[in-house]
Amino acid sequence: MYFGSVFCIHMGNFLIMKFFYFLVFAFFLSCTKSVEDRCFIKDGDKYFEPYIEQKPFTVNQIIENKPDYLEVINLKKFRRFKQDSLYFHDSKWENYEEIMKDYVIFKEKFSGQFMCFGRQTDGKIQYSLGKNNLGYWLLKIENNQPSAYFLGLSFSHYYINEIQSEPIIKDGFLQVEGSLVEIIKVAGLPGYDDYSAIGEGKLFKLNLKDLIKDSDNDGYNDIFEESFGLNPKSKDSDGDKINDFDDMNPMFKSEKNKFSELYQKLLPDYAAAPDFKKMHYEFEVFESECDYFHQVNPDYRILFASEKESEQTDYIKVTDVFHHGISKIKRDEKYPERFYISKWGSSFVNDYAAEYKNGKWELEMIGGTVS
Ligand SMILES: [Ca+2]
Ligand SMILES: [Ca+2]
Ligand SMILES: [Ca+2]
Repeated sequence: MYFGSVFCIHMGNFLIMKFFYFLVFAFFLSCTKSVEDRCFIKDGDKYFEPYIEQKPFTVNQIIENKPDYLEVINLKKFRRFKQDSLYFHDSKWENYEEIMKDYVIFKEKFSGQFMCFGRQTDGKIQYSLGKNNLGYWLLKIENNQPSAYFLGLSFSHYYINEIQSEPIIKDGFLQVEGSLVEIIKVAGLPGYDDYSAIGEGKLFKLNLKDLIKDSDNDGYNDIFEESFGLNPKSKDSDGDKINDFDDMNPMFKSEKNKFSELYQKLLPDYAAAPDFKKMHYEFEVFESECDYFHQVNPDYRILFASEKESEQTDYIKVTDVFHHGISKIKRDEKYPERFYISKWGSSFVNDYAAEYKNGKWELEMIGGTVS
């Protein structure tokens, strides 16, 4: 980097060096981005960064980057990926109701937040695997109490079989059969990804101790908190006196102001509004640096990730968890209370003109695209 070379070439004297450190520090401060930079679009900026397609990992890359707590074992006999992934699409579909009967208790206890499979009863404890928009979970019901533990295995790389031939909990380990996969983008159908197995017949083995570890005892396992950037050592990551488990916006303090209200107004709506307070594992994840966006006070749980890949968690870097987005704000050059902002979902982009009148936002849709 630039500073590095300046130091190496010209520094011989400690005092000068100190002075230079001061200069660099001052320069750095003046470079630090302001709320203005983080939330408002300057001329020539794009509303959304263009999507850059990443090259899928090879089997070796997945293994090299796998979490330390995971062991991957090759199986001699295994269920084929194709057979398993088509399970609910072939003739078995007729037995769907029958199969789902065993999962009624999980659906009830977890308020329908997971797609469940691989059920197992171990004495008085009931286990199931669960999948939601964030990834794979181990679900447990003990003494009528539900708990869920995030596996931290991205579905960009890991596929867990719907049908497990062996008990999933054995000798203090979670052991599940599956494959290493890569995502195939379906041309012309954004958001409709398909998977292809690049390494079949794997046993994914995780020590239950590592998996259920919840250092701050706030209800979310450490793996979940680390995967999404919450603080695994604090019950209250953002210090707003609401524990992570009950906080609808656990990463940032909510604050009511003009622009946080604009972002709040643009949050995606849900057609059905279940009791989101009870849905501790259902999150919408947004990519944004904007302080005002961070300050929203949502009806359902949300998480934020940095727009800069270098500042994202390893999990977010490889997993597509962004299903909605809201852009930065563009000011109108002539009217100071008029702004422009866009939001996107899996199949649309809507552009709005927003006007702040008598303490309220009025939004008008001025364009957009549907795909
Ligand atoms: Ca925790
Ligand atoms: Ca925490
Ligand atoms: Ca909090």
